[in-house]
Amino acid sequence: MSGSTGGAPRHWSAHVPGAEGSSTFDLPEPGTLVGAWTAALIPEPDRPLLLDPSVAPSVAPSDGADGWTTRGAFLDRTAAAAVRLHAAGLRPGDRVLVSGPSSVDLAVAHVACLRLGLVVVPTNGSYMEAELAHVVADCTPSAALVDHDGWADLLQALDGDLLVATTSLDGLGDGAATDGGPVLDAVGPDDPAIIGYTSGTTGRPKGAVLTQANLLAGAQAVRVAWRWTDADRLVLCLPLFHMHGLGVGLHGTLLAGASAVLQAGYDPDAVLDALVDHDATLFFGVPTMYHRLADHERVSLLGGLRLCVAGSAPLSADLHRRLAEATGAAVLERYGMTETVMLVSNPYDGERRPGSVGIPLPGVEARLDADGGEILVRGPNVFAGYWERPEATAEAFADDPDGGDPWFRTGDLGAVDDDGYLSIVGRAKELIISGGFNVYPREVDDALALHPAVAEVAVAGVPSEEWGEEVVAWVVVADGHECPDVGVLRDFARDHLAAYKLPRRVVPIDALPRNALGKVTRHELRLPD
Ligand code: MCA
Ligand code: AMP
Repeated sequence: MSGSTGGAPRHWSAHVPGAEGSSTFDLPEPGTLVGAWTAALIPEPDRPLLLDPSVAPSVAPSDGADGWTTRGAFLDRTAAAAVRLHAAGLRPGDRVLVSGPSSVDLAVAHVACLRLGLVVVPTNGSYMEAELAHVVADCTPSAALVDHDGWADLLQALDGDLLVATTSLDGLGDGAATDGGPVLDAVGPDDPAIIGYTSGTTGRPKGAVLTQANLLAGAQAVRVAWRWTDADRLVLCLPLFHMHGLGVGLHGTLLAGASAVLQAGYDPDAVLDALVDHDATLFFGVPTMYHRLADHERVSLLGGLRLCVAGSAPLSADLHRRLAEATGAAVLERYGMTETVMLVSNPYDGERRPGSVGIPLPGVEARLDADGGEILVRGPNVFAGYWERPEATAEAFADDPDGGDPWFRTGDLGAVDDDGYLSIVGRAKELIISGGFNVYPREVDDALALHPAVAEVAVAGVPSEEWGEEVVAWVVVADGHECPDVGVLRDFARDHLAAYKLPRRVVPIDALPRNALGKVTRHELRLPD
């Protein structure tokens, strides 16, 4: 790969063999996610759709009473849940916070909300009170459907008016509808469907508002590009509160009328068992998951799948090659964002290049900003804007030099080779990605700065074979104190931050590096030799 932009295109879109369309992209009618799902799931109602992780996974899917939820049962359950949500007073446009370990109940709750026109706010289950409080204050949900210990009380304390129930709707009441019941699947393509919290390029987490059409375009693009059909079966161990597991794994399964084995949490043995026990054809994971599979004695089982996809963080060329050697098949790496669902993917049929994220997906146009090489994108998958943040939304888009639709600034830096393959070569935004989870450094700085022994602190990501990047804290120690060790700082910050954001190393430093304006220059922070 040249890595230069010499003779390569600065503006390019998909040329996926066999894919419909490139920059123009027809979505299935009626242009909504819920409409497309319902159409895909109505035929052959007895076919298995989702396997619940709480049900013993040892029984074959043809048995009937085997733990699989069929297409018909899923449509019935989502309709019944939508009736209960409506009866509880929820109306289209209301926000509903949804979070839990993966389960069919969670999938039903999510889809029921969307069928009713509610706006789902998928929320990371490791959030602590302050992180949850930010989301609740920001998007003012009317209800929360959550399955984590202690969350019901916490949420109720944050907002006494919030309707709080589990994802199986325990606690919601089964009140009969007072006005004839809801009309399902009546939302339009431009209606909001999900608010996904992400730090974006700057600032505290903002809610990216994705419409029905955005989410449909995102799922349809990968369905087409990856040849996802109703014969496919996915082992889905990614959490269902981020775009990878939810917007790709679950939404794609429902759109393709395929099936998925849900797993609550990641266990390489359970993944490999499920591949065999359930005749799986697909596996999606973040690089940390592949890292833990690469040395497993049964890793070759991955080679029996039709397709393994990696994303959310860079898959190193070395890990790509090790997996290819061990399995005889090349993992397909792709690139996406909360604000855009999926953007760029290595080809299904063509060469899957280690170290590259491939070529734009159907419907996606991409170009590199002339100054600095930031990746700019547009297409039907790109979000509508940040929830109640007009300024942040305006900043996130760049005008088109030819007067066309504006381009979304990804905050990632790219290089395109002569064949149109994109590599992500850096980030213009302050972001650490650890194990596929995003960590916004300033949020961690703020929590650590509260420790009495810390005069000043800045965190940054350092390369890690397992996590991709690890959070490291550089600390200027307060007068009269010793530098707190990493365990002390982790315990101190645990009440404020989700565990994946906690530093894994602490480095004492005399002064933080700063530029002429006094801003900390994180890229100058160095580990001691
Ligand atoms: C868990 N820990 C972590 C992480 N995960 N620390 C740093 N980074 C992490 N990602 C902490 C735990 O809290 C625990 O801390 C300790 O590490 C050991 O946990 P362990 O059991 O090893 O971890 P795990 O439960 O096995 O989780 C690792 C994981 C998980 C399976 C890789 O992080 C994961 O599911 N990642 C996927 C994230 C994802 O879905 N991202 C998609 C974002 P302690 O001992 O202190 O309690 S969507 C996106 O990025 C875009 C759209 C895209 O392109 O996909
Ligand atoms: P999020 O804000 O959680 O949606 O994370 C999106 C970010 O993850 C992107 O802006 C990229 O920085 C990163 N990302 C996703 N996929 C890849 C990939 N395959 N390689 C490198 N970075 C990636």
